[in-house]
Amino acid sequence: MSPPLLPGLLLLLSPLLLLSPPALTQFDVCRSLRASEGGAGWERFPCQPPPTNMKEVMQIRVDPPGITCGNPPERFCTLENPYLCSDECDASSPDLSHPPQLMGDRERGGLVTYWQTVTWSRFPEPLLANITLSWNKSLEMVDDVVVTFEYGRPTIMVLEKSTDRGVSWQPYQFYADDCLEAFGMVPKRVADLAPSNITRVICTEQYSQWVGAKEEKLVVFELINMDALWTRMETMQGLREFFSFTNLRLRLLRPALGGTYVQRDNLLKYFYAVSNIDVPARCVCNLHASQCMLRDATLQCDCDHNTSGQDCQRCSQGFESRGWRPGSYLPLPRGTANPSDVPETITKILKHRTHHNTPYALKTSPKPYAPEHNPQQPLSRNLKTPLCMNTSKTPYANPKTHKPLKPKNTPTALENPNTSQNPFDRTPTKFPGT
Ligand SMILES: [Ca+2]
Repeated sequence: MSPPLLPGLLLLLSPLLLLSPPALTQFDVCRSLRASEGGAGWERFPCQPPPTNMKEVMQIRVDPPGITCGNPPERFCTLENPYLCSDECDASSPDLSHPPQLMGDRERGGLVTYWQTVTWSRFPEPLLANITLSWNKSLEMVDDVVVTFEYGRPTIMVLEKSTDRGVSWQPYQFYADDCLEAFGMVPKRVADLAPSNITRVICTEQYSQWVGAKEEKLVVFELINMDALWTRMETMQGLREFFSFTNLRLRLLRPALGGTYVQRDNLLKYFYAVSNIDVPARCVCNLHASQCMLRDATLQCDCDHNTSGQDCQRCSQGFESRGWRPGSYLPLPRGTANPSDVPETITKILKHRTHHNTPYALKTSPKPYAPEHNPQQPLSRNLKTPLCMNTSKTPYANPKTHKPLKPKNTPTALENPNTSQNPFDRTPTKFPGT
């Protein structure tokens, strides 16, 4: 089951849902206007959207089919009082149903709402349940993921993640009241990890032991101080990947027992119930967007720096010449924007064309815009910045002789106003020999 995404055609994810770390505020704008000798111009900065609680826009699915309680209606007991079993789950009643979307809702007026599974009536067959959270977008964790369990935390559970929209999955963290018994792993805490080991997948016993259902409800995927990590994202291999995901999955493998063993004569007190899942994260926009929007029910970076795509992962059309690169947090404190752009030489030509309305001045007066330009050769051979084109298909040389083709009667888009609106939209088919 998937809950509807938040209404609204265009939802700007609210930065107010989480406080943005003050240390990162310099990454909140992509550009600012700056006066210089040549007039006003844009100064560009690396930028990223503010952190948001992604529970507001997650799609929730639970498995296997029939795992949600209430169809047919079922009585259940609690670990706190296993002999008072008057509570009922009934999927057909709004007041007694516990559908999956209650893990991501906004609770109001102190009313706790939660998803609940069937009870462990099939013991000793394990009671297994998966909760899959999907965003259809690359996200980056910025703070702890916190899952709230009513009626006790699972005694065995795995948090997994996918970076390819659910095609493949990797474990993120193992949780058990006995890590050696459940997973054959020595228990560890995130706080015990050295900074160089921060991407290690561990098993923790911190969130699985029985202390009373009401006393402790939270299971946490802890991040260490992320503020100190941002600049290391670029230098420490695998760090950025570790915090990126498109989906998360909770595999619930054994419910709370309220003791050391399962009481076969009262299986109605064993089940899972989750009231909330907080996922503080931001959209991955490769440092080319300061906002992330919900468009057509899909998260989308609002790309700047002449980039486009859901993650700003490519140059916009016409700006491919210098190739695409992500922005960088380095050097401190402002980082580097690495915008997609056109070569400076052509930028000057464009400026000239705009200002003087002599679009084809190059033919008659190549200086000073291309000082080394030989009018007998196509302009592009003089560009010093490598073009983001497949060089094996370069139209300017005969692939057999590697000699330049004669430019005569082979007008380029730059030379001929009728071939294209965009001087950089050079289609190889316009040139012979390709
Ligand atoms: Ca809830």
